[in-house]
Amino acid sequence: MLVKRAPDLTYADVTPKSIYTNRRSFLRGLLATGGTVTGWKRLLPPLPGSGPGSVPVKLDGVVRWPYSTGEKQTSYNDVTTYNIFYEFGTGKKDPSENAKNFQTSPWSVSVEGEVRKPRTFTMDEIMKLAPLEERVYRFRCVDTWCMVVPWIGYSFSALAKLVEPTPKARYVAFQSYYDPRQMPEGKYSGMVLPYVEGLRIDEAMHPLTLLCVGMYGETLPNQDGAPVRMVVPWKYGFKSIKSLVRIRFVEEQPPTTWSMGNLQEYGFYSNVNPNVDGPRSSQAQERRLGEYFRRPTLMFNGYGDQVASMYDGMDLRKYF
Ligand SMILES: Nc1nc2c(c(=O)[nH]1)N[C@H]1C(S)=C(S)[C@@H](COP(=O)(O)O)O[C@H]1N2
Ligand SMILES: [Mo]
Repeated sequence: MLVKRAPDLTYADVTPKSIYTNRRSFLRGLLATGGTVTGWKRLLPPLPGSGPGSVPVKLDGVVRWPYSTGEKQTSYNDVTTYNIFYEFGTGKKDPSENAKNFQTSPWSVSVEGEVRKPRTFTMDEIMKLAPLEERVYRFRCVDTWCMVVPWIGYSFSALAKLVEPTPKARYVAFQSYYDPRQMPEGKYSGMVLPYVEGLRIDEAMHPLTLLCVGMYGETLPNQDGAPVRMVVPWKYGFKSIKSLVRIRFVEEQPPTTWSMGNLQEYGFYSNVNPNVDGPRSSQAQERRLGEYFRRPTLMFNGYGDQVASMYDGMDLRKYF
């Protein structure tokens, strides 16, 4: 395992070398034989004896973000074995078991739509785009559990500024990776996949909105959304899309997975709000993983001082 300072880290370093090189040479072969570049992921055959997927490695040179919560952090074990990642199954234990072989290298994220400089970022570029910060955020699932996690990343706005959104960009649409061969459980999830999410442009550009590449000092484990995900701490967990591959700046409010099909009770905004019940239960209380007693849910998950002004004059019962 290689440990380097973040600025020197290439994403190949965080993936077992044999896989990275095999995959690379396979791709090169594909291109050499005249295969079309577009849609190459669909052309990949099942990987023989699918080797180990990416395993978290230590991230060096991470700076401490000064505004982290000082609350007790949830154990790494809880955060990595109690997950929601429907592409890998609907049970809370499923993602940690079924995502073990998830191949996350090579990886890239395309950024397009209402931007002056559309561009595809390789994972290497994403790792180096801005200083990596450790930010300890409260994180709240809509199913009334919550946790405190030392995420690693930087404000999404750092990436967004590079592509120069046009004045027409009023929303940002996000899309997860989806490969039914790597994620066979996905088709039994009842979800329309690939998983999609969205934010209003001011929410996306808010400094708290994190483009996240790690946690607990390391790169992201597969079940938590490797290699790159969003973390939006004042919204319910489902807004924090995992394993991100596509970002589109758009004019109209984009569709979101949890409001499609028979899931229409989930709103676009999904701000943590103890006064608005969730589709399955009241959201007035929450339980931290590893704790027994429930706590009262805080408006905007306790981030009201930072974010409430974005919703001035909006009826949050209507725009829930
Ligand atoms: N692609 C994708 N992203 C996703 C989900 C998912 O099923 N697929 N689940 C969401 C939900 S409901 C929650 S609560 C968080 C869970 O993140 P965690 O497993 O790291 O705690 O991921 C969100 N992002
Ligand atoms: Mo969730």
